[in-house]
Parts: sequence; C-alpha cells; structure tokens
Amino acid sequence: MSRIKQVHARRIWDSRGRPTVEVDVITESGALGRGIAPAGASRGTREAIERRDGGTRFGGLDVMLAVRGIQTEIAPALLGLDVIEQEKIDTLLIALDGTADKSRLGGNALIATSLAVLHAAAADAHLPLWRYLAKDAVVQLPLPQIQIFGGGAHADRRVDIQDFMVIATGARSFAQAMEMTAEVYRHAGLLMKQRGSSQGIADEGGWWPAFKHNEEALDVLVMSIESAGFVPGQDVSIALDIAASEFGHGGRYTLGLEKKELDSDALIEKLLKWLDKYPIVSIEDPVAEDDRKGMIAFTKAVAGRVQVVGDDYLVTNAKLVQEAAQQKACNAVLIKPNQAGTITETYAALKAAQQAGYATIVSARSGETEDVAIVHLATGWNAGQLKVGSFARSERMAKWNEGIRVETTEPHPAGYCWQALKRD
Ligand code: 2PG
Ligand code: MG
Repeated sequence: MSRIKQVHARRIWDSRGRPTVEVDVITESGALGRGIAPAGASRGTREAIERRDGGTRFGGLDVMLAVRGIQTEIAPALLGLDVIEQEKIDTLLIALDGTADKSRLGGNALIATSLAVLHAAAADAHLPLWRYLAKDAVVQLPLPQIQIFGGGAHADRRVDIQDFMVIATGARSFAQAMEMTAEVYRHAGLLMKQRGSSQGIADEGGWWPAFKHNEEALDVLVMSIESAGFVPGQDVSIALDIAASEFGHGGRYTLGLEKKELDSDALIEKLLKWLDKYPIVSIEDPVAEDDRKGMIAFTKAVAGRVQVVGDDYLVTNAKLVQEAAQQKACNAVLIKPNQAGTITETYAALKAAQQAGYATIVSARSGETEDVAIVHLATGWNAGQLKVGSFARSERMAKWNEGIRVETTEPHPAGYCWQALKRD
C-alpha cells in the first residue's frame, strides 16, 4: 500500500497557448505522478464539460477556478487514500463533482487528477506506465494514424474535412511506421511548395490545407504517398476524420468550400465515391453526432471495406458504445480520456468496445501538451491503434518518440499491432 501524501494543482499552457490544468500526486514513498488535461476544438456535445473561468481574460479560457477546486475540494478528499485504488478514487471524484456532465469541478480538473493518480501508482511500482497497466497480459504497440493535412476546426475551416491522415499499412514495427510517415509528410510539404500552396501548418502540425476542394486534398495526399516512393493502399493508406458534427446537424450538411448543402444520403454518397477512388481504410465521424440513421446506413454500406470510427458520436462512453453496437452503428471507437473525465470511465468505454468486437483507437486532442500518457494507455490496454495528430510540433513528436522508446526499451511489448484495422 502507498498512500497519497500530497496533491498539487497548477495552471500551465497547452499547445495552442491556452491555459490548462496540471496535477501532481505524491505518495508517502515519494513517487510522483503528473497528469495534464488536453483540450479539444471539435467537441462532442456529450463530452465531460471543461471548467473555464469565463470573462475576458485569456478569452474566457482560464482554468483558475478548476485549479482552486482541486486545491480546496479534491486534494483534501484524496489524502491518505491508497494510490493503486484507481477505481475507488475515480468513483470518489465523480461523486465529489456530483453532476452528470462533470461541469461543477470540471472534466479538465477530474482527468488531470485521475491521470496523476495513475502515473503515481506506476511510479510507486517502479514500472513504466504501459507495463503497470498491462499487468501480466501480452500487449502490443499500437498502429498509428498520422495527420498530413489538418482542416476543419483546426485550420479555420479552410477545408471541411478535419483530418487527412495516413496509416503505414506496410510497416511491421512502430519505428518503421514513423520512418514511412516522415517521408510522406516531407513529400507532402515539398508538393505544397511546388504548387505554391505552402502556407504553414494547422493546429496539430499537419500542412495548412490551401486547397480548392476536399478532393484536391485527397489527390495531393495520394501524390505525396507516391512521390515518397510508396504504393498507395499497400504501403501507405488513407484515414479521414470527417468530423461531420462541425458542419452538419439535423441531417443537413453545409460544405463551406463548395458552397453546397447536402442531406445525409448525399453526404454518404459522396463519401462512398471517395472510397471507390482513393485508398481509404478508416473514416471517423462520417456523419454528425445526431445522425443515427446516417451512421447506421454508412456502417452497413461499407461493411467489410472500411473502419468506421465514432468520436463525437460515442464520446468515450461505455453506454453509448453498447447502444451503437446493438444498432450496428460504427465498428470502431476513438478513446479520449478527457471526453470521459476519469481513467476508470475511459477504460470502461474501451472494454465495452472490445467486448462488442469494435476496434479501439486511443487519441490525443487538438490542444495537447508534453504529456505522453496516451501512448502508454494505447499500449498497456492493448488498444490496437493510436491517433496523435501530425508529424511535427513537439506536443505530437513527444508521443511518437515515446512509442519508439517503449518499442526499444527492455522489457518491451510483445510486438506491433500492424493488423489492428477493423473492416467488418
Ligand atoms: C478529433 C480530435 C483530434 P479535437 O476530432 O478526433 O483530431 O480533434 O481534439 O479538436 O476534438
Ligand atoms: Mg474526431
């Protein structure tokens, strides 16, 4: 047993230069665990709510109230508890908050605390976090989805689609997936320069999408894969996050670039055409979070061909995953700890998905920090896949580099999940 001796909370800054919450948990044995809350830009309406101060300071995004809540309410409640009792501690955090959406103390306060407790327990056991989580299970490093162009809410809606990503389907190790993606990312940058459309990078490090339409982004992505010397669809394939909740609700979708309004059927038809034309293996949030009929229809239409990922649609919620599985909507789920608000609820969503035969993809947010916990969660929980953003900027590279360290440091995981893509 190792009791919690101190809990410190402070405001730090995320990759967009916005305030966020950091928590240190220190045990009697001197072990330190540090958790940091990330922040989304394209958020599902059913996610745990962040506590922000409002007003004009830092655009209303300050988190001093959330920090104070940890200092005055959460810290006193945690002192003396056994740090390995994650579930008990998370249940206490949920009860302390007392709201269904975690809006009183804040999902940001809760996830930073919950993560800090987890890190402290691993440090106390003198184990890397992934190993602590895996216990005796045989686990593998995840297959990465890596952004090449960033659009939607991460690039001022320059294009409608949010994430144009690649999956190095031909790689047989995590490190090789990094090498292949590095070349595709580099060649995409060179192509943008040649075309006179180089305009810097978006929120997650992907190239700024200076394109005339969404299809041009897909065309340039395929060209980038080819000019990097790879065979599209074999060595390197495409994954998209449509993030459709950002441009549609009530079954109507507005494509800003093309100045077109589509109903759900027409959007699905457009996506199905892309599937015929481009080597796409995974599509996230193809329709909006409120479009259940569309999600069921899309999943049915692409069965056996493509992974259909619920992000805003499932918000890392075990109950929503179970419901979706019954309705046959999606066949994979994005797992974001701050959508759920605690590690225990995040794990419950992952387990529910695994039980339903869904693929699981642990994911970062568009607002990130140097925290690399998600790499360990993806590995230790044997999630199969990992989404972190692009191949630039250190809040992203810290995580990819951590994957390489996990792969090459003894004791390392049993292998690499190169076959983790879900298509049925
Ligand atoms: C998503 C994430 C990451 P955000 O939609 O999957 O790309 O974005 O953190 O802004 O929700
Ligand atoms: Mg998403």
